[in-house]
Amino acid sequence: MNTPSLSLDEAADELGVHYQTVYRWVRSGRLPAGKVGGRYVIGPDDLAAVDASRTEVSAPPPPTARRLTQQSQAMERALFAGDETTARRLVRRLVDDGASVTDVLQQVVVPPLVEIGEAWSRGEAGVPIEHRASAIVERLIGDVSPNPRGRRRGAVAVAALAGDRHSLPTLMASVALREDNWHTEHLGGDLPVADLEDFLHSRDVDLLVLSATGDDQRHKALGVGHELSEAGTPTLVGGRGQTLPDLQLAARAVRRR
Ligand code: B12
Repeated sequence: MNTPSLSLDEAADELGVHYQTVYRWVRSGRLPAGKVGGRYVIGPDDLAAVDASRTEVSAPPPPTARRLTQQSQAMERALFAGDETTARRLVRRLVDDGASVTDVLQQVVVPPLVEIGEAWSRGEAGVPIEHRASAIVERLIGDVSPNPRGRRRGAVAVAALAGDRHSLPTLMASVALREDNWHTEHLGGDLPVADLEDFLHSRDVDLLVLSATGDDQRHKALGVGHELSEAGTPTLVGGRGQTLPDLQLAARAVRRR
Protein backbone atom coordinates (compact mmCIF):
# COMPACT_ATOMS: atom_id res chain seq x y z
CA MET A 1 0.00 0.00 0.00
CA ASN A 2 1.71 3.16 -1.20
CA THR A 3 -1.03 5.81 -1.28
CA PRO A 4 0.85 9.12 -0.98
CA SER A 5 -0.07 10.49 2.39
CA LEU A 6 2.97 12.02 4.05
CA SER A 7 3.95 15.66 3.76
CA LEU A 8 7.61 16.62 3.29
CA ASP A 9 7.76 17.65 6.95
CA GLU A 10 6.41 14.29 8.08
CA ALA A 11 8.78 12.42 5.76
CA ALA A 12 11.72 14.45 7.11
CA ASP A 13 10.68 13.53 10.66
CA GLU A 14 10.34 9.85 9.78
CA LEU A 15 13.78 9.78 8.16
CA GLY A 16 15.41 11.99 10.78
CA VAL A 17 16.74 14.42 8.18
CA HIS A 18 16.15 18.10 7.45
CA TYR A 19 13.10 19.21 5.42
CA GLN A 20 15.44 20.65 2.75
CA THR A 21 17.11 17.26 2.33
CA VAL A 22 13.80 15.56 1.61
CA TYR A 23 12.86 18.37 -0.75
CA ARG A 24 16.16 17.88 -2.66
CA TRP A 25 15.59 14.12 -2.91
CA VAL A 26 12.09 14.71 -4.30
CA ARG A 27 13.34 17.28 -6.84
CA SER A 28 16.16 14.97 -7.97
CA GLY A 29 13.80 11.99 -8.31
CA ARG A 30 15.52 9.95 -5.63
CA LEU A 31 12.33 10.02 -3.56
CA PRO A 32 9.15 9.62 -5.69
CA ALA A 33 6.34 12.03 -4.74
CA GLY A 34 2.92 13.08 -6.00
CA LYS A 35 1.21 16.45 -5.67
CA VAL A 36 -2.05 17.21 -3.85
CA GLY A 37 -3.30 20.77 -3.78
CA GLY A 38 0.09 22.06 -4.91
CA ARG A 39 1.94 20.24 -2.11
CA TYR A 40 4.23 17.23 -2.40
CA VAL A 41 2.98 13.99 -0.82
CA ILE A 42 4.99 10.83 -0.34
CA GLY A 43 3.91 7.19 -0.13
CA PRO A 44 5.04 5.09 2.83
CA ASP A 45 6.58 2.39 0.60
CA ASP A 46 8.67 4.97 -1.28
CA LEU A 47 9.79 6.39 2.03
CA ALA A 48 10.78 2.94 3.31
CA ALA A 49 12.73 2.22 0.11
CA VAL A 50 14.74 5.43 0.42
CA ASP A 51 15.37 4.69 4.09
CA ALA A 52 16.67 1.21 3.24
CA SER A 53 18.96 2.49 0.46
CA ARG A 54 20.28 5.12 2.85
CA THR A 55 21.26 2.43 5.35
CA GLU A 56 23.06 0.48 2.64
CA VAL A 57 24.94 3.53 1.42
CA SER A 58 25.90 4.65 4.90
CA ALA A 59 27.20 1.21 6.05
CA PRO A 60 30.88 1.85 6.78
CA PRO A 61 33.38 0.28 4.38
CA PRO A 62 35.24 -2.79 5.68
CA PRO A 63 38.69 -2.26 7.22
CA THR A 64 41.35 -1.29 4.68
CA ALA A 65 44.46 -3.33 3.87
CA ARG A 66 46.46 -0.65 5.70
CA ARG A 67 44.42 -1.09 8.86
CA LEU A 68 44.86 -4.86 8.66
CA THR A 69 48.63 -4.43 8.39
CA GLN A 70 48.67 -2.13 11.40
CA GLN A 71 46.57 -4.57 13.35
CA SER A 72 48.92 -7.37 12.38
CA GLN A 73 51.72 -5.51 14.16
CA ALA A 74 49.53 -5.15 17.24
CA MET A 75 48.70 -8.86 16.97
CA GLU A 76 52.41 -9.72 16.83
CA ARG A 77 53.05 -7.80 20.05
CA ALA A 78 50.06 -9.44 21.73
CA LEU A 79 51.06 -12.96 20.67
CA PHE A 80 54.69 -12.56 21.73
CA ALA A 81 53.51 -11.19 25.08
CA GLY A 82 50.79 -13.82 25.54
CA ASP A 83 48.19 -11.05 25.79
CA GLU A 84 45.13 -13.10 24.93
CA THR A 85 42.57 -10.42 25.77
CA THR A 86 44.06 -7.95 23.30
CA ALA A 87 44.50 -10.58 20.59
CA ARG A 88 40.89 -11.76 20.82
CA ARG A 89 39.43 -8.26 21.08
CA LEU A 90 41.42 -7.11 18.06
CA VAL A 91 40.10 -9.89 15.83
CA ARG A 92 36.54 -9.53 17.11
CA ARG A 93 36.57 -5.81 16.33
CA LEU A 94 37.87 -6.25 12.77
CA VAL A 95 35.24 -8.86 12.00
CA ASP A 96 32.51 -6.71 13.57
CA ASP A 97 33.72 -3.85 11.37
CA GLY A 98 33.13 -5.93 8.25
CA ALA A 99 36.44 -7.68 7.51
CA SER A 100 36.12 -11.29 6.39
CA VAL A 101 37.45 -13.86 8.83
CA THR A 102 39.63 -15.17 5.98
CA ASP A 103 41.28 -11.77 5.44
CA VAL A 104 41.82 -11.29 9.15
CA LEU A 105 43.49 -14.69 9.47
CA GLN A 106 45.63 -14.28 6.37
CA GLN A 107 46.67 -10.68 6.86
CA VAL A 108 46.57 -10.19 10.61
CA VAL A 109 47.24 -13.57 12.23
CA VAL A 110 49.51 -15.50 9.83
CA PRO A 111 52.36 -12.91 9.65
CA PRO A 112 52.93 -12.91 13.44
CA LEU A 113 52.98 -16.73 13.46
CA VAL A 114 55.60 -16.69 10.71
CA GLU A 115 57.60 -14.17 12.75
CA ILE A 116 57.33 -16.35 15.86
CA GLY A 117 58.67 -19.27 13.78
CA GLU A 118 61.58 -17.11 12.60
CA ALA A 119 62.32 -15.97 16.16
CA TRP A 120 62.24 -19.62 17.27
CA SER A 121 64.69 -20.67 14.53
CA ARG A 122 67.04 -17.82 15.53
CA GLY A 123 66.88 -19.00 19.14
CA GLU A 124 65.15 -15.79 20.24
CA ALA A 125 61.75 -17.22 21.23
CA GLY A 126 61.34 -20.48 23.12
CA VAL A 127 58.88 -23.27 22.52
CA PRO A 128 56.58 -22.03 25.35
CA ILE A 129 56.13 -18.69 23.55
CA GLU A 130 55.17 -20.51 20.36
CA HIS A 131 52.83 -22.97 22.15
CA ARG A 132 51.14 -20.13 24.00
CA ALA A 133 50.65 -18.12 20.80
CA SER A 134 49.23 -21.17 18.98
CA ALA A 135 46.74 -21.81 21.78
CA ILE A 136 45.60 -18.17 21.75
CA VAL A 137 45.14 -18.30 17.98
CA GLU A 138 42.98 -21.43 18.27
CA ARG A 139 40.73 -19.68 20.75
CA LEU A 140 40.44 -16.42 18.86
CA ILE A 141 39.44 -18.34 15.75
CA GLY A 142 36.71 -20.02 17.80
CA ASP A 143 35.36 -16.56 18.70
CA VAL A 144 34.71 -15.62 15.07
CA SER A 145 33.92 -18.95 13.44
CA PRO A 146 31.82 -18.04 10.38
CA ASN A 147 28.39 -19.47 9.63
CA PRO A 148 27.41 -17.93 6.29
CA ARG A 149 23.94 -17.98 4.81
CA GLY A 150 23.13 -19.66 1.53
CA ARG A 151 23.48 -22.99 -0.19
CA ARG A 152 26.65 -24.97 0.51
CA ARG A 153 29.01 -25.59 -2.42
CA GLY A 154 29.62 -29.14 -1.18
CA ALA A 155 31.29 -31.03 1.64
CA VAL A 156 35.01 -30.73 2.24
CA ALA A 157 37.29 -32.51 4.73
CA VAL A 158 40.54 -30.84 5.82
CA ALA A 159 43.48 -32.57 7.48
CA ALA A 160 47.25 -32.82 7.84
CA LEU A 161 48.71 -36.32 7.62
CA ALA A 162 50.36 -38.39 10.36
CA GLY A 163 53.72 -36.90 11.29
CA ASP A 164 52.59 -33.33 10.65
CA ARG A 165 51.49 -31.80 13.91
CA HIS A 166 50.81 -28.38 12.39
CA SER A 167 47.06 -28.38 12.93
CA LEU A 168 46.66 -24.60 12.83
CA PRO A 169 46.91 -24.39 9.03
CA THR A 170 44.18 -27.06 8.83
CA LEU A 171 42.02 -25.02 11.18
CA MET A 172 42.53 -21.84 9.16
CA ALA A 173 41.86 -23.69 5.90
CA SER A 174 38.62 -25.09 7.36
CA VAL A 175 37.46 -21.68 8.48
CA ALA A 176 38.22 -20.09 5.10
CA LEU A 177 36.29 -22.82 3.32
CA ARG A 178 33.38 -22.56 5.73
CA GLU A 179 33.28 -18.81 5.13
CA ASP A 180 33.17 -19.58 1.39
CA ASN A 181 30.05 -21.70 1.92
CA TRP A 182 31.47 -25.21 2.15
CA HIS A 183 30.17 -27.71 4.65
CA THR A 184 33.45 -28.39 6.43
CA GLU A 185 34.77 -31.38 8.36
CA HIS A 186 37.88 -30.25 10.21
CA LEU A 187 39.99 -33.34 10.99
CA GLY A 188 43.05 -31.53 12.40
CA GLY A 189 46.69 -32.60 12.17
CA ASP A 190 48.63 -35.86 12.55
CA LEU A 191 45.94 -38.02 10.93
CA PRO A 192 46.94 -41.59 9.93
CA VAL A 193 46.23 -42.29 6.25
CA ALA A 194 44.26 -45.48 6.97
CA ASP A 195 41.91 -43.60 9.31
CA LEU A 196 41.48 -40.87 6.74
CA GLU A 197 40.55 -43.48 4.12
CA ASP A 198 37.99 -45.06 6.49
CA PHE A 199 36.50 -41.65 7.12
CA LEU A 200 36.20 -40.91 3.41
CA HIS A 201 34.48 -44.27 2.81
CA SER A 202 31.88 -43.53 5.45
CA ARG A 203 30.98 -40.00 4.29
CA ASP A 204 29.90 -38.06 1.27
CA VAL A 205 32.92 -35.83 0.82
CA ASP A 206 33.17 -33.82 -2.40
CA LEU A 207 36.68 -32.57 -1.75
CA LEU A 208 39.63 -33.39 0.48
CA VAL A 209 42.16 -30.71 1.41
CA LEU A 210 45.53 -31.76 2.80
CA SER A 211 47.63 -29.06 4.45
CA ALA A 212 51.33 -29.83 4.59
CA THR A 213 53.97 -27.78 6.36
CA GLY A 214 57.48 -29.06 5.55
CA ASP A 215 58.91 -30.38 2.26
CA ASP A 216 58.78 -34.03 3.39
CA GLN A 217 55.20 -33.61 4.48
CA ARG A 218 54.29 -31.98 1.23
CA HIS A 219 55.86 -34.84 -0.72
CA LYS A 220 53.93 -37.38 1.31
CA ALA A 221 50.66 -35.44 1.02
CA LEU A 222 51.06 -35.15 -2.75
CA GLY A 223 51.46 -38.94 -3.02
CA VAL A 224 48.47 -39.68 -0.79
CA GLY A 225 46.43 -36.97 -2.49
CA HIS A 226 47.13 -38.50 -5.89
CA GLU A 227 45.98 -41.94 -4.72
CA LEU A 228 42.83 -40.62 -3.09
CA SER A 229 41.97 -38.55 -6.16
CA GLU A 230 42.35 -41.69 -8.32
CA ALA A 231 40.09 -43.52 -5.87
CA GLY A 232 37.38 -40.91 -6.38
CA THR A 233 37.90 -38.09 -3.84
CA PRO A 234 39.29 -34.97 -5.54
CA THR A 235 42.16 -33.81 -3.33
CA LEU A 236 44.00 -30.52 -3.05
CA VAL A 237 47.37 -30.31 -1.38
CA GLY A 238 48.76 -27.01 -0.18
CA GLY A 239 50.76 -25.42 2.53
CA ARG A 240 53.31 -22.86 3.53
CA GLY A 241 53.61 -19.99 1.08
CA GLN A 242 50.08 -20.42 -0.20
CA THR A 243 47.19 -18.40 1.08
CA LEU A 244 43.62 -18.93 2.18
CA PRO A 245 42.21 -17.02 -0.85
CA ASP A 246 44.39 -19.34 -3.04
CA LEU A 247 42.67 -22.26 -1.36
CA GLN A 248 39.17 -20.84 -1.81
CA LEU A 249 39.78 -20.35 -5.53
CA ALA A 250 41.29 -23.80 -5.99
CA ALA A 251 38.38 -25.43 -4.18
CA ARG A 252 35.80 -23.61 -6.30
CA ALA A 253 37.67 -24.68 -9.45
CA VAL A 254 37.52 -28.35 -8.41
CA ARG A 255 33.77 -28.06 -7.84
CA ARG A 256 33.25 -26.64 -11.34
CA ARG A 257 35.11 -29.48 -13.09
C1 B12 B 1 53.01 -23.14 15.60
C2 B12 B 1 54.13 -23.92 14.98
C3 B12 B 1 54.34 -25.22 15.43
C4 B12 B 1 53.41 -25.92 16.43
C5 B12 B 1 52.11 -26.26 15.70
C6 B12 B 1 50.91 -26.04 16.61
C7 B12 B 1 49.64 -26.21 15.85
N1 B12 B 1 48.62 -26.48 16.61
O1 B12 B 1 49.56 -26.08 14.65
C8 B12 B 1 54.23 -27.18 16.84
C9 B12 B 1 54.88 -26.98 18.20
C10 B12 B 1 53.47 -28.50 16.87
C11 B12 B 1 55.33 -27.19 15.79
C12 B12 B 1 56.18 -28.24 15.65
C13 B12 B 1 57.24 -28.26 14.77
N2 B12 B 1 57.63 -27.28 13.95
CO1 B12 B 1 56.58 -25.69 13.66
N3 B12 B 1 55.91 -24.01 13.45
C14 B12 B 1 54.93 -23.36 13.97
C15 B12 B 1 54.82 -21.93 13.40
C16 B12 B 1 55.42 -20.97 14.39
C17 B12 B 1 53.43 -21.48 13.03
C18 B12 B 1 52.69 -22.50 12.12
C19 B12 B 1 51.49 -21.86 11.60
O2 B12 B 1 50.40 -22.11 12.09
N4 B12 B 1 51.67 -20.97 10.60
C20 B12 B 1 50.60 -20.20 10.05
C21 B12 B 1 50.01 -20.96 8.94
C22 B12 B 1 48.55 -20.94 9.20
O3 B12 B 1 50.43 -20.34 7.76
P1 B12 B 1 51.13 -21.12 6.59
O4 B12 B 1 52.07 -22.12 7.15
O5 B12 B 1 51.63 -20.14 5.61
O6 B12 B 1 49.92 -21.92 6.00
C23 B12 B 1 49.00 -21.34 5.09
C24 B12 B 1 48.76 -22.32 3.99
O7 B12 B 1 49.09 -23.58 4.50
C25 B12 B 1 47.25 -22.23 3.80
N5 B12 B 1 46.72 -23.53 3.53
C26 B12 B 1 46.43 -24.47 4.44
N6 B12 B 1 46.01 -25.56 3.81
C27 B12 B 1 46.00 -25.30 2.48
C28 B12 B 1 45.64 -26.08 1.41
C29 B12 B 1 45.72 -25.55 0.12
C30 B12 B 1 45.36 -26.42 -1.05
C31 B12 B 1 46.15 -24.21 -0.08
C32 B12 B 1 46.20 -23.63 -1.46
C33 B12 B 1 46.52 -23.42 1.03
C34 B12 B 1 46.44 -23.99 2.29
O8 B12 B 1 46.70 -21.80 5.01
C35 B12 B 1 47.68 -21.22 5.81
C36 B12 B 1 47.27 -19.77 6.02
O9 B12 B 1 47.31 -19.09 4.81
C37 B12 B 1 55.66 -22.09 12.09
C38 B12 B 1 56.18 -20.79 11.50
C39 B12 B 1 55.59 -20.54 10.11
N7 B12 B 1 56.37 -19.94 9.24
O10 B12 B 1 54.47 -20.86 9.80
C40 B12 B 1 56.67 -23.13 12.52
C41 B12 B 1 57.34 -24.04 11.47
C42 B12 B 1 56.31 -24.45 10.43
N8 B12 B 1 57.73 -25.20 12.24
C43 B12 B 1 58.86 -25.62 11.89
C44 B12 B 1 59.51 -26.73 12.49
C45 B12 B 1 60.95 -27.00 12.07
C46 B12 B 1 58.85 -27.53 13.43
C47 B12 B 1 59.40 -28.79 14.09
C48 B12 B 1 60.16 -29.76 13.16
C49 B12 B 1 60.27 -28.32 15.27
C50 B12 B 1 60.92 -29.43 16.06
N9 B12 B 1 62.23 -29.54 15.93
O11 B12 B 1 60.28 -30.16 16.75
C51 B12 B 1 58.13 -29.44 14.66
C52 B12 B 1 57.53 -30.46 13.70
C53 B12 B 1 56.46 -31.24 14.40
C54 B12 B 1 55.73 -32.15 13.45
N10 B12 B 1 56.03 -33.44 13.51
O12 B12 B 1 54.93 -31.68 12.68
C55 B12 B 1 59.45 -24.84 10.75
C56 B12 B 1 59.32 -25.60 9.43
C57 B12 B 1 60.56 -25.45 8.57
C58 B12 B 1 60.47 -26.31 7.32
N11 B12 B 1 61.15 -25.88 6.29
O13 B12 B 1 59.84 -27.30 7.28
C59 B12 B 1 58.70 -23.52 10.84
C60 B12 B 1 58.50 -22.81 9.49
C61 B12 B 1 59.46 -22.62 11.84
C62 B12 B 1 60.70 -22.05 11.24
N12 B12 B 1 60.74 -20.81 10.81
O14 B12 B 1 61.70 -22.73 11.16
N13 B12 B 1 55.37 -26.06 15.09
